[in-house]
Amino acid sequence: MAEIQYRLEQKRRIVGDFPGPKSSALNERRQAVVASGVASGVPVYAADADGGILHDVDGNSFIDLAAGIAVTGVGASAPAVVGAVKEQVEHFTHSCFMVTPYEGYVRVAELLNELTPGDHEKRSVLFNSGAEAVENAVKVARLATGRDAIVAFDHAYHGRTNLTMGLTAKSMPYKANFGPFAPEIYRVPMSYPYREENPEITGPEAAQRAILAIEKQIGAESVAAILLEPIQGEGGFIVPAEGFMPALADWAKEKGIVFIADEVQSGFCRTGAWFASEHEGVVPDIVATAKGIAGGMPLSAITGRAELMDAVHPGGLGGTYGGNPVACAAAIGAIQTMKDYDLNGRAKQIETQVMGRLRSLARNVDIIGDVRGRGAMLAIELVNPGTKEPNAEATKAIAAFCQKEGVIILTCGTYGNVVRLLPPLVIGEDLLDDALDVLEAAIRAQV
Ligand code: PLZ
Repeated sequence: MAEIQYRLEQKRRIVGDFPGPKSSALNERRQAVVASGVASGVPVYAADADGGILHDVDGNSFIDLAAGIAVTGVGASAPAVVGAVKEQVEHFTHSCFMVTPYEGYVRVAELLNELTPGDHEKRSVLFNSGAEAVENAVKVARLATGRDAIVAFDHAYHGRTNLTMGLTAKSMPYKANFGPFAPEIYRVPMSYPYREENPEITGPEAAQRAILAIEKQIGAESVAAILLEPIQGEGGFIVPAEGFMPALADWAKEKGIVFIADEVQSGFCRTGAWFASEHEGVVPDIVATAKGIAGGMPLSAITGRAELMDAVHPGGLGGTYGGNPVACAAAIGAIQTMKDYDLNGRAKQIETQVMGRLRSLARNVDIIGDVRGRGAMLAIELVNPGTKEPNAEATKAIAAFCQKEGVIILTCGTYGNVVRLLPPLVIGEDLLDDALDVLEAAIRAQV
């Protein structure tokens, strides 16, 4: 495995006030011109980032446990990404693949077809955002099956466009007052081991519960697709019970339903595998990807069975910027980085390092209800002591404490009570340990 070289010193440092004067001044300018509907979790402005470190405009160095919401797994300025982007922009920034195609797009499709689960014949299409990928997966599934209904799950997150808002479970802040939403979306129960009424329920039994709901509410013959995040992201880093996803995928296959895995957050080494579906040997019919794919450049994709994807008439899929050449160059550089540095292996090391500490902390701290996750997609669910009641207040306080001490941390969850860890996969062990010291202090400060 190649040794990672960092450009910025990998050290946490907070100088003076938080947020500092330059961030505060920028924030004032922002408030005068940027719509308040866009909120930021950390009140400092970014200036530079590399490895596990992000510098703000006031000279503070934060440890980054967010990676821009699971995007910069390879780092925010990975040399192979930066080099590929520079090389590409010097030649052409855009031509539109629907006008004059270029090799980068084809290369990314080759890589996706090779890396996504299953050795069947595949085809890919490139887009810009995760939401756009999910929308297009639904378009393909509907066209290919001639059916309308789409099944989504409790706690699901799929995006902020009209269709993907409809597919997303949580109202506030994503959906509230933004309707009406698209029709023919049906929501069924997820497998959420920590919050099951019957803690004994197995993955296959939870799948059966969902299948029963589908059969009753819709009828299998009307269902175009089942859409599932193999590990739910925004909903709370929910890892379904073992056997849940395979049972659903098997049933979908039997009924001619397209099984779509939304790997937008869980893909590209994040969970210690190229795709989280692999942990359970599931081969989705269509995989939606984005985020980690291109080292921070906007790119997304759907990769699916050739017969499904090629059912679409020529010209039926596309978009001006989809598979932009600069974003494609970045993706090729990012995927090479994942291979060169064995980022799947590193994600597994991160899991071992973090879970060891979190599990022992959970034994001593009664506001930790659950610790869970895979690879470098890890979470702590916070509750009121002695209960399973969500503790959103402590969750917010922990994130705020961490920020002040120089650690960027995100929260998530239907109940707003989950602290999630999404470090860049290239973060060093010592830096991560330092961040975990801060997190531990933040949690202990709440009890
Ligand atoms: N599918 C599984 O996690 C994006 C959203 C943050 P876009 N998650 C972060 C926010 O508050 O907007 C996401 C995801 C899964 C789809 C998406 C949507 O991806 O690139 O944000 O459109």
